[in-house]
Amino acid sequence: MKTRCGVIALIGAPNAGKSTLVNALVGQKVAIVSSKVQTTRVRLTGVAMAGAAQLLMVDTPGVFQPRRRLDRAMVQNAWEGAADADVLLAIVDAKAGLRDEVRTLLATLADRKEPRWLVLNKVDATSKDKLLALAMEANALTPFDETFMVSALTGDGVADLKAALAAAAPEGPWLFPEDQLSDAPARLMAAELVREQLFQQLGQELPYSTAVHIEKFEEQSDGSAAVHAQILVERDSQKGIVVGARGARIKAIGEAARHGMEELLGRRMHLFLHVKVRPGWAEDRHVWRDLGMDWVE
Ligand SMILES: Nc1nc2c(ncn2[C@@H]2O[C@H](COP(=O)(O)OP(=O)(O)OP(=O)(O)O)[C@@H](O)[C@H]2O)c(=O)[nH]1
Ligand SMILES: [Mg+2]
Repeated sequence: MKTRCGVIALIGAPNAGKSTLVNALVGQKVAIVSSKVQTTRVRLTGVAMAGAAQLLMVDTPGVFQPRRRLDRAMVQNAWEGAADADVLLAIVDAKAGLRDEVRTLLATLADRKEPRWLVLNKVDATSKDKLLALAMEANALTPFDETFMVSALTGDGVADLKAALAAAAPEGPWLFPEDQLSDAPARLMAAELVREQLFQQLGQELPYSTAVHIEKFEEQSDGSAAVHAQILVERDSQKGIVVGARGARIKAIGEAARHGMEELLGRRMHLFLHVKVRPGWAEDRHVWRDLGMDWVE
């Protein structure tokens, strides 16, 4: 049996459903998801197996008009992830349609050398007529080699997309062990799962002022692991909100994140969360280094 291995990069506006689609293709949750924009901050590769093909699904941050330094890093990270992919999947939220930022993004793709496929996502929340019109409009902005219509949420169309990606993957050895789900070390996954809860459980603005730093990840003699994570916020008032009345919010965040870790890492976990006020953390090189992010000018 000749093995195949392809690098597939997902690129799209924030909230298009890139991370949800990576999880659907991998068949297990590897990337965090929320209903808020700009959930994904750094690239993560999910490993999807399709018969003789290994598909390395590169989940990237959404592409948008950056304002802060952190935004610039995210958008740069997204384009770096797209470079040299065997297939570039442009993920478009069919429910939201071709907003200006999506048009700009699609037009940018026209100049790229990688094979480009269009994926209209969220078909469960869109009408057929609208989908066909969208596909035509998008292909007019950038001619795509293929167009797919899927729902990452319900799985509709995902198997067809996966089969097509497997057929398009070049022959070559698998780059990851077959049972490995992603390139993210346990430490990063732990930080991401805490961040996912911050996005899911806090109000509209607050998640963007937060970051999660893993201070310690300790193996325990009973096979479990203890994680000490710092939640960085900008101001005292934000700390109060994250902690919540009598610590109720931080407790709920911790419980949900710990469950996620146990499921993903397949072992018992102990999670200790500390909220730390660190004004200007998003402009601090030392913090970026702690978070494992590459500084951008
Ligand atoms: N109805 C519907 N919702 C979806 C679908 N795919 C994703 N979503 C929802 O869209 C929201 C955003 O999903 P994400 O996977 O986090 O989107 P993303 O493109 O990774 O977003 P960023 O990381 O912020 O760029 C979540 O609330 C998902 O549940 C879909 O096929 N149908
Ligand atoms: Mg994402």
